[in-house]
Amino acid sequence: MNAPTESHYRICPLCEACCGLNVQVAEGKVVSIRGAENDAFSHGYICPKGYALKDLHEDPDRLRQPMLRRGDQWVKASWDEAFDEIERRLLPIVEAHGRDAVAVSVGNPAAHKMSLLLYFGRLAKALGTKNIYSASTLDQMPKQLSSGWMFGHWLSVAVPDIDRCDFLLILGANPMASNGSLWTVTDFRGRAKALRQRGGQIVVVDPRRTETAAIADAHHFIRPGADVYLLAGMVNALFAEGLVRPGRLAEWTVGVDAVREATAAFTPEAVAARCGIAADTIRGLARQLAATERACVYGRIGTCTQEFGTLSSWLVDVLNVLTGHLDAPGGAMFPKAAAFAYNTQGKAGTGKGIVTGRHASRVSGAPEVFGELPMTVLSEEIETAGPGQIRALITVASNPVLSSPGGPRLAQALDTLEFMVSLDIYLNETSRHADVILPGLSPLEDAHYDVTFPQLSHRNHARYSGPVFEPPADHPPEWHNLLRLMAIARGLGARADVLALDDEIFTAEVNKQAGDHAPAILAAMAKTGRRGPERQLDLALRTGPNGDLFGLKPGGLSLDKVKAAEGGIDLGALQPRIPELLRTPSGRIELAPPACLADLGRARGRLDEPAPGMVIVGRRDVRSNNSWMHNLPTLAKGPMRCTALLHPTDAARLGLADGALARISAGERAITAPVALSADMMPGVVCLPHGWGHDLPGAQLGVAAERPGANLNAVLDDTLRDPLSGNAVLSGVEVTLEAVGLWVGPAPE
Ligand SMILES: Nc1nc2c(c(=O)[nH]1)N[C@H]1C(S)=C(S)[C@@H](COP(=O)(O)OP(=O)(O)OC[C@H]3O[C@@H](n4cnc5c(=O)[nH]c(N)nc54)[C@H](O)[C@@H]3O)O[C@H]1N2
Ligand SMILES: Nc1nc2c(c(=O)[nH]1)N[C@H]1C(S)=C(S)[C@@H](COP(=O)(O)OP(=O)(O)OC[C@H]3O[C@@H](n4cnc5c(=O)[nH]c(N)nc54)[C@H](O)[C@@H]3O)O[C@H]1N2
Ligand code: SF4
Ligand SMILES: [Mo]
Repeated sequence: MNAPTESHYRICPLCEACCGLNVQVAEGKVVSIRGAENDAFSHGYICPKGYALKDLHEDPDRLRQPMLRRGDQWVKASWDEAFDEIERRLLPIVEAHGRDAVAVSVGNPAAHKMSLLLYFGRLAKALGTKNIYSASTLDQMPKQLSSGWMFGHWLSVAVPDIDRCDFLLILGANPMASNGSLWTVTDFRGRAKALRQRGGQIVVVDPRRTETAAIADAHHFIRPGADVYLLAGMVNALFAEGLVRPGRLAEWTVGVDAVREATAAFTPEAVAARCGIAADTIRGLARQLAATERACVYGRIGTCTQEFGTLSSWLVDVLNVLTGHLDAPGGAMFPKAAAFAYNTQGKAGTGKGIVTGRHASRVSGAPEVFGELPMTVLSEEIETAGPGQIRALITVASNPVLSSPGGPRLAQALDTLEFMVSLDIYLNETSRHADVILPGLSPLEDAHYDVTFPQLSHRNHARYSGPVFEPPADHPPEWHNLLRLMAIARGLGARADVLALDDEIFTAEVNKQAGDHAPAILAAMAKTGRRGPERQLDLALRTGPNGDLFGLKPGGLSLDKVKAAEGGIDLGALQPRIPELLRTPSGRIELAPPACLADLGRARGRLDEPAPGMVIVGRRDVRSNNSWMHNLPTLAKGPMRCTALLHPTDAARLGLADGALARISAGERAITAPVALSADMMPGVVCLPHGWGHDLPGAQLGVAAERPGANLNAVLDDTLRDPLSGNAVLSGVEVTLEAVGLWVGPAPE
């Protein structure tokens, strides 16, 4: 007889699409994973990574116990031993060298785990260090900065309202592979198809004719890093042709004239050669945007990870505002998350806005942005002696040895640290440098509510999923581990009562935020018996825009109510939110942030820059996820995916044939990768995915090591940044290619 099968609803924590999954379990084992048809947001969609949660759960390399370094050896340790070691070694460093001597680095998976996201900031605060680093400065900081300047909050990022859109201009994003980013949208392919079936158009601007371009109506190659020129050219064309019509937003926008003046020199003719797009095409795009009632410009990582990342991110929204498409149905709209959204809190319509540069990095003077320093200064802050030098590091779901430019340099720097702790599920390229590794739970052992992504979703929704499996009795959730680190940082000791500390922090925060209402809120929350992330979530839901306000709004949301609705609750299509959403001091959209206008001068100065010989860009594959899913057999099998795509004309010129092994270098930095010829590449551009390079000694990733691939970030330059946001330049970096032999290994894709 077959064992009875239980069915569990689980939200996928792997990418920003946040699909609801149905996990079938028999005899304590996953037997299948499908898209959950009853999910109020994703309606059954799943990608190959969703299935791989089974592999991840069962991966023998996934750590299940703390690890302590003893000389050259790793030993398994108890949780008490691990935290005692941390206390013994971390505190003397703080005492001798001050709080900035301890740095923290938080990585991408933390954005997907409430356990980490809700406690990481609290740990950073308890440590009191200025040395806070994250994947944000390898990714989306430019968009957060431009949105913050324009709309008043770092997380007021507008997203395409795709289901009502009739013209979608996509720059530097490949949602067919990435499943969307700074834009939580499932089944992009289906929605794109529907858009086109109702007569709409999608146009993609990308140095590669991507999988997204393949399903679009038109595609234009762009010289990497040159989006600022295309976008400023479009703005210029709108003004020149009298197409500026902000509509309802005119009343709520300041700075239109300043934008006109600042872009006066960027005529389509002036920018065409620099971006590689004909002047007529630039004008045509501007006209189509202005003429389509429901239209939207969307720029993503390709527009951020470049020297003019903030300018490009800003100009995307400038175009949306000037054509009346911001905050309008079918355009770029602002989600209204049921919980944790700062842009639903406090006084509506005005606020303090954002500030940057409250401190600067010690060696390069890079300004603080959103409380962080650029990831690319981490190496030099460890290497450079003097007061404030980093001597200890805590990584939280962060693998910068692979994910940050200059990875090999960082690896060397990590070896000079006096102490390092990694909260990570693997002994991998970064955590191999640690002295203590504290493993997280399997995603199937953890409860889930997305804190961030409902703030970026194309529809509003509230969804929760409980653990599929009970976590092992002796394996604490990660918020416990972060609280324990906090206890150490605050001098309470490694054996402090973490739940009491959680109560203390929660009470203090409610008292601070809720004023006179605090005692009633604390009493109501005490009755729920909840602690940890779920207590914060319940409070956020109940006091959020859809909340039950502890009974004042009957029928409103609470965690009980969301939990009771398997598959979650749909909260409807996005609604216009301006002026209510704004948190700028002026209570207006700041269309012309002074720093952007000033930086536009820098772009103008580079208008005539000739194209270098070859530049490199990145790529994402649907069966991969940044640096850490190459150890999962279902994703790892198949053709070799870490290949250097090259246009045949470049290949011929460089003497590189299909299947050749190419040395890709920039100065002293070099890697080798197999070449695959592709007519989809823009001539002059080579394309290699990031997150590979699993051949470093000391890592324990059996499957990934069989097919290590090359680390793109070993060739990129960690001194290149967007000066405004501090974001790393990962795209358009000049490289040299030469043939060094034939690729021997699995056939390239
Ligand atoms: N050249 C180039 N570089 C890039 C990019 C690019 O496009 N090109 N993209 C950048 C972007 S957008 C990002 S977001 C970064 C990502 O870079 P990182 O922020 O470093 O994130 P990942 O590479 O995803 O590595 C995640 C780490 O978290 C661990 N982990 C996974 N799940 C858990 C968990 O539940 N708990 C804990 N504690 N640890 C866990 C993994 O083992 C791994 O060590 O890479 C950036 N780097
Ligand atoms: N399967 C899969 N999904 C993922 C991830 C993954 O690693 N694998 N990572 C997740 C993460 S952390 C993120 S941040 C998102 C990112 O999601 P997306 O932003 O959609 O990222 P990519 O798929 O890398 O697409 C970026 C595109 O920008 C193009 N590009 C490069 N340089 C330029 C330029 O200068 N200008 C223009 N216009 N285009 C340029 C590249 O050719 C590429 O096609 O994906 C997430 N989803
Ligand atoms: S698209 Fe794939 S990886 Fe992303 S949430 Fe959905 S199933 Fe998970
Ligand atoms: Mo990212």
